[in-house]
Amino acid sequence: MSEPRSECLFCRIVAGEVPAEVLRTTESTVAFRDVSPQAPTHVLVVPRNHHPHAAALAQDEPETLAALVRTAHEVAADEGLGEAYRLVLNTGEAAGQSVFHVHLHLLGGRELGWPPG
Ligand code: D5M
Repeated sequence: MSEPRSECLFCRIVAGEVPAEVLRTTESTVAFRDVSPQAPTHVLVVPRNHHPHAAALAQDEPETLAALVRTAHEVAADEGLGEAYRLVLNTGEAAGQSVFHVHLHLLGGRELGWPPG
C-alpha cells in the first residue's frame, strides 16, 4: 500500500502539508525531528510512500527499508553521534506504535538503557 493518504500524519509531513523540522531528504526517505524527543537527538526517518509498518515496507519496497537505515546513519553522523545510537521500529499499538506510517526512530546523545520499557 503506497498511495499518499490524506488522513496520515506522516504522509502529510512528507508532502509538506504539516510542518516539521526536516533534517535530510533522499529520493525515498525523509528525516525530521520527533516533536516529543526522548533523547537529545530523536529523529524519525520515514519512507515517502505509505506503508503501515516495517514488515509491509520490507515486503513491498525492501530497498527503501535499507535506505531508512542509511539515512538514519547519515543523520547520526550529522548530529555528532558517531557509531553510538539506537534505531527502533515500533510495530503494533501494544508495542507503542501510534502512527501507522512506518518510521524508524533514531535516538542518541545520552546513555540508553536496556531493556527498553
Ligand atoms: O512514534 C510516533 C512518534 O511520532 C512519537 O515519538 C511522536 C512523533 N510525532 C507525532 N506527531 C509528530 C509530528 N507532527 N511531528 C514530528 N513527530 C511527531 P510511535 O513509534 O508510533 O509511537
